[in-house]
Amino acid sequence: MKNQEIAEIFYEIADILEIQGVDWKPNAYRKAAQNIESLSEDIVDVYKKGKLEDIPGVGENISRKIEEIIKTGKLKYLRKLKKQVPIELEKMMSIPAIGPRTAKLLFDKLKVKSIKDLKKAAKLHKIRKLKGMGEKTEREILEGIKTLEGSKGRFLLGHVLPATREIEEEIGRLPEVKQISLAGSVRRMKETVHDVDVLVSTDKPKKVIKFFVGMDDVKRVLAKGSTKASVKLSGGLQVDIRVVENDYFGSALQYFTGSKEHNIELRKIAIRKGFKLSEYGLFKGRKVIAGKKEVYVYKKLGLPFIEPELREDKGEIEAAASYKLPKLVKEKDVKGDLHVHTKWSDGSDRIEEVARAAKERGYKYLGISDHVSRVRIVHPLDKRRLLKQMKEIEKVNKKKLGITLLKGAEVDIDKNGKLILSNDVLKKLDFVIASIHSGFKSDVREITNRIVKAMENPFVNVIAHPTGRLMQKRKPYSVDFDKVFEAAKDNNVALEINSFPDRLDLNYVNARAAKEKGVKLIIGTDSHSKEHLGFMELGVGVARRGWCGKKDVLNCLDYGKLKKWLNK
Ligand code: DGT
Ligand code: CA
Ligand code: ZN
Repeated sequence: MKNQEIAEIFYEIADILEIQGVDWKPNAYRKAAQNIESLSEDIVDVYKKGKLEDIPGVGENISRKIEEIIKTGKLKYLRKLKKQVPIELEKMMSIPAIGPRTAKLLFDKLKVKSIKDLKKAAKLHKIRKLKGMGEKTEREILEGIKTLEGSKGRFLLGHVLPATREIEEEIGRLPEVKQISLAGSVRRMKETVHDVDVLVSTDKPKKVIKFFVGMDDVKRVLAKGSTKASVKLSGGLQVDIRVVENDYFGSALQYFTGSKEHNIELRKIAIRKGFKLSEYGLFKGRKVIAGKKEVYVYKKLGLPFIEPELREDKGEIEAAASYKLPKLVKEKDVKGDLHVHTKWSDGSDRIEEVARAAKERGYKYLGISDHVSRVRIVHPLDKRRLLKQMKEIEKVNKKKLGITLLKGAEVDIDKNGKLILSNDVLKKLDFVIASIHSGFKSDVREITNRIVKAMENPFVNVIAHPTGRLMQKRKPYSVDFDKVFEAAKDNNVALEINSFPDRLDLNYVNARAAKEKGVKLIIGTDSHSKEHLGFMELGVGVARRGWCGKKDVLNCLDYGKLKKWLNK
């Protein structure tokens, strides 16, 4: 998928132009990048159809640049800009305290070009002396570098899944391939992945390997043997393939799905039963007793099938042995999405467009929840515009699109735990999402109090992204979950599993704890364009890893029951 790659090039251009102090152009490039990134179609296909300029924000100039990237894999303009501003921009700006302007200041005054330079400057306390900076910024920069180093070499699941699925499909189309599956952390829906594992069964391993290393997106071949190979894609992601005989595809899939910890426990059970378990099969002496299918391996070990998302050695084997595994929620159980932004605040599509896309996904209802906020984002709603938006929602509902829209809002919680919209407006809405978008640095007690107080507002139904983390960027704020869970139950408020790729918040550990305490959950996508509705599978992945069933997830309810719950 070239979309992401091209979008990133334009983001980079935008940042460099901003550093150079160029007007409006940075925003134009950014808008184009955003739209390319959320395109549901492969941009190469759009190009072939001659329809690049149909993409919002893409005019003649940018379309010519896209063509150059598709044809040559490079962009001269970017290379020129990089020579003018020789800074490791992308990396530096992944640190929250650093935007384009700070990067420029650091470069101009301290010759900081890279993370390495940055670390040195911060450690020598040179940064705090710059105008507009201080000890606090310096500390934040050092913290940011630490987070960055900690996430080295790991990719966000949501960012790798599209390319990964494409590879699976492409290889799966080869007539020589008998079975194919993703394995490893991707199959377990782990929130970040180090590398992608693909397993194939075939009688023609050489052919499959040859095809694999020759795929379009492959930038470098790291290793190539007769039954396995590793490549690096243009975005830097490593993909490993293993080719096995069809007779032991099941045991190989079990083995390569992991986790390692789960496999170790499983092998112990095998040994206790006098068997031997490996990727080649489950053996009794020299006789294979299971291998073709994964489920047979578990069965012969006396266990029901264990879903990949549970295989983390977190009690799943014991639960399986006593037939107490939960029935996990599935994406198709989800009947609607309640966390969706539109053009009314910082989203990029109109209400009706998103509604149609949601209907297309098979949803019965869709909750519109644009920002009511005093910080951060581009044109948040205020009371007047929110009331206007509610009228438009009613209008779209009258069109009978086959999906019901709910009127909602995502309202900021202020530093005292109050919502920044008054109750007489809140009560007009079908539902209210409350979230913290400022004051992340408060201590546990303050944050917890803010959340609890917000939940005590009678009109609040959901707390969004409860820990505020942005993976690989911003640490979660500390929340006292015992208190939050109690308040959630007392006040009939749900906690969100936010599905946005860098959030996944609640994470799976907290989601499981919530479920065990009997707290209701909502899986929301936080969509800012209709394509983002597809992030639902990531949130469902978190819920599944958190042992949740459809009973735990409110947006698996049908419309009538959900509406009743929202009315408290
Ligand atoms: P990752 O790549 O770090 O995101 O996580 P995984 O789980 O995909 O790990 P990876 O790619 O190193 O290995 C894929 C699977 O292969 C792993 O989940 C279990 C299996 N595996 C790899 N090495 C070992 C091992 O030393 N012992 C056992 N039992 N299984 C292993
Ligand atoms: Ca892996
Ligand atoms: Zn949102």
